Amino acid sequence: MRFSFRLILSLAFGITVVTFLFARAQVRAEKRDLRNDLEKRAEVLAESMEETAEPLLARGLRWELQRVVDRFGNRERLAGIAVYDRAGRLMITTPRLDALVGAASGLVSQALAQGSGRGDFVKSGGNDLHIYVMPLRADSGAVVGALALFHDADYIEAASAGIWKEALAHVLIQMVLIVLVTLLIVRWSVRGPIAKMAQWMKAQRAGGAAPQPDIPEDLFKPLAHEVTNLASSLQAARDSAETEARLRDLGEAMWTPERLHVHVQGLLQGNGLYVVSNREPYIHRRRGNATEVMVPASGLVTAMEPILVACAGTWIANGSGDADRENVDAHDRLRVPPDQPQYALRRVWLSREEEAGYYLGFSNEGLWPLCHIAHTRPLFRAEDWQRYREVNEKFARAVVEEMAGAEEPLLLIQDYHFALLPRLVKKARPDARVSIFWHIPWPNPQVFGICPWQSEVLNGLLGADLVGFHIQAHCNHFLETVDAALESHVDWEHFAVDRRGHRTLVRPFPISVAAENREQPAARSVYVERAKLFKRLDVEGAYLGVGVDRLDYTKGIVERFRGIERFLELHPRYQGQFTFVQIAAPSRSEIPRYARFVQEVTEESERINGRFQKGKWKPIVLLRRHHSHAEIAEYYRAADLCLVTSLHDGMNLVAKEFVASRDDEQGALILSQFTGAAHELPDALVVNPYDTEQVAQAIRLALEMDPEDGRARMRRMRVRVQEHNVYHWAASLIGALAEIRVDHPIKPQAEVLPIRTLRAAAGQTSLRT
Ligand code: ADQ
Repeated sequence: MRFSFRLILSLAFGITVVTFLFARAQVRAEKRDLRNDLEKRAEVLAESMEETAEPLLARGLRWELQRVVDRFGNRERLAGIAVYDRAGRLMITTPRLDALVGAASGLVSQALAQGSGRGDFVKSGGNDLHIYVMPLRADSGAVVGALALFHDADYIEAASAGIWKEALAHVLIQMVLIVLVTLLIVRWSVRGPIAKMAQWMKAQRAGGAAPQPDIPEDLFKPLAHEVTNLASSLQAARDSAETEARLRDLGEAMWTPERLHVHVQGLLQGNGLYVVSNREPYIHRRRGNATEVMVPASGLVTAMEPILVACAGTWIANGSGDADRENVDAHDRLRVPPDQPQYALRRVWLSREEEAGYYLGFSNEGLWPLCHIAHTRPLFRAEDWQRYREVNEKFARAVVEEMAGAEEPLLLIQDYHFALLPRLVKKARPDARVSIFWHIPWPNPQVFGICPWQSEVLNGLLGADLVGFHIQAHCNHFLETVDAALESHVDWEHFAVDRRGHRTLVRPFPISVAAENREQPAARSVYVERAKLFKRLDVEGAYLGVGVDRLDYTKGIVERFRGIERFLELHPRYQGQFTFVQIAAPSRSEIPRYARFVQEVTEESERINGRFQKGKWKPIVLLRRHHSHAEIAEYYRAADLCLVTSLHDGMNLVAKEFVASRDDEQGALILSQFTGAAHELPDALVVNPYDTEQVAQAIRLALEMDPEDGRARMRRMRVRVQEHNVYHWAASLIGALAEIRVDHPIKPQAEVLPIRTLRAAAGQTSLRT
């Protein structure tokens, strides 16, 4: 049965039932009222005749009585009047009543016997009648006869029939309206939008770029939402297939999350995969009475998630959200992503003291400045080192616990927070393939040598089978440091360290961004987008520069501002024209050096603005807050140039994000020579950030570059970033790790083993259980 027919039928049935019930109630009420009315009328008429008829009857004046009866007998709806004597015999009637009087005999007897009026509705000869009988009395009060009034009651039934007819007519009119309205609603609100949506889906399927149709939000919202998701998944799959086909045609292959997924499944062959990082991929936070899940802006989550999804792995990280504890099971685990759980997140809890010593202290006041030669003196405190060791041991326990039951698991440890973890885990699980990726630079042996615990740090790292850095120079520095500090054999031919029968490979894996590859650049105008941003910032300007950084002294933000100041001094025609927007996320603000740095950056921007600012134009806009990826992308896409002037940086993802976002092949990248990214992007305008004149010159060059030259540079940089995206990074890292032959594969041991073994591995440290 067709949808509209079913809808009409259901509505018609409902309305008919309701109308019928209402009509029936109305008929009943009408009948009751009409009957009451007739009864009353009969009583009133009988009473008004009573006075005249009684003396005539008592005196036997039959002729006069007949005249009275005839006079009253022509009232409306009155069928006739009859008078009876005391014995109930008919004495007088109005004409043509003979056929009906018989119907009154019972009532006459009752009225005479009881001496009171009696009335009833009766059927006689197919007609409805109302008969009312009233006893007539002599002056003495004795009953001398009876008066009977016969009313025609047919009109009551006729009125009921009229009501039924009216109800039927209503039902018919409503039916017609229902059919019309239903057909219109179905056509406009259901069939029309569905047809539009089907058309749209068809266009999507055929690969067209049809805009989403205008459909009623309230009714079709969930459907439209799902279809939009489906369409974007389809588009993404098509894009990636197209890209892949195109690049295969060029003899290369683009890495996508799907390809990484398949690749990693093939490599792992069912072995468990584990990732350890300080920062967790999903943070539960309290917001009033509700809990929100936040995904930190991090390239690491983008890169690691497809791998963990591919092999249903486990991510072990510090539970840092204020609602994290309420969202784990008894083993401190939960399944993520929350919308579509596919892998496990194991949270490790740290006390305030542990966080202060391990994270803020040894990691960020010790190792961070030590590895970034940025002229901030590292601070090494024995108590921070102690906390750092304890936290590494705590994580090792969690990792070993999670690995229980897994054969030859693979472990990807992330960053300088876990230098001791590789050895701790390897000691407990020699069958595990252990890697650590060091996201920050590694300095030369002389610089690293000032760390009081350099041997312990190196010994911890060499527990890994694979140590990864962004670039070869960092690998070389690491090998030189090992050579200088430890009893070991550095194999320069294979970039490996052999120590106490264990081999550690040291390899570069330049990290990157996801880098979508769109053939067709999005239709948009840089000028319009730039004007929109200037308006939002309430600044009048023509040229836009952008910088995006955590507020960290290694990022060269102050040096960058000085370069801008010099540029405006040297080229005054850009005053009133060039504005630089610095997007700056607060970072590690509990550390005094960072708090001072925020002040320095703010003061420097105010000083330069104070010097040049004119009307609604200013040279520097400092936006000191965390921005979403989408907000940052708006600036990347509208800027004439992006300034990356780190004093030292492992890679620097901002440079690659800027390049990846410029599908219009416009915009210039000014890039510090001290970033890992500079090794991959020679088409950037590479500068020494300490050289203020050079930075100023690069800004002018970026703004005045021949457009064709600019496009060619951007095109080459984009090819590099797309081909070496973050999925390529993850695939290379895990591929290299999976290839390693484990020294002494043994069956995984029972859970009791780790604690004992870890204690031995930790040496002088006692493990807290
Ligand atoms: P970071 O020192 O954090 O990373 P970087 O590589 O530039 O530096 O990555 C910063 C990320 O944070 C970028 O994705 C950027 O978009 C984002 N970001 C910066 N400012 C922001 C803001 N105001 N709001 C929101 N997001 C902001 C470390 C090393 C690097 C190395 C990476 C990856 O120091 O050298 O490239 O790890 O290995």
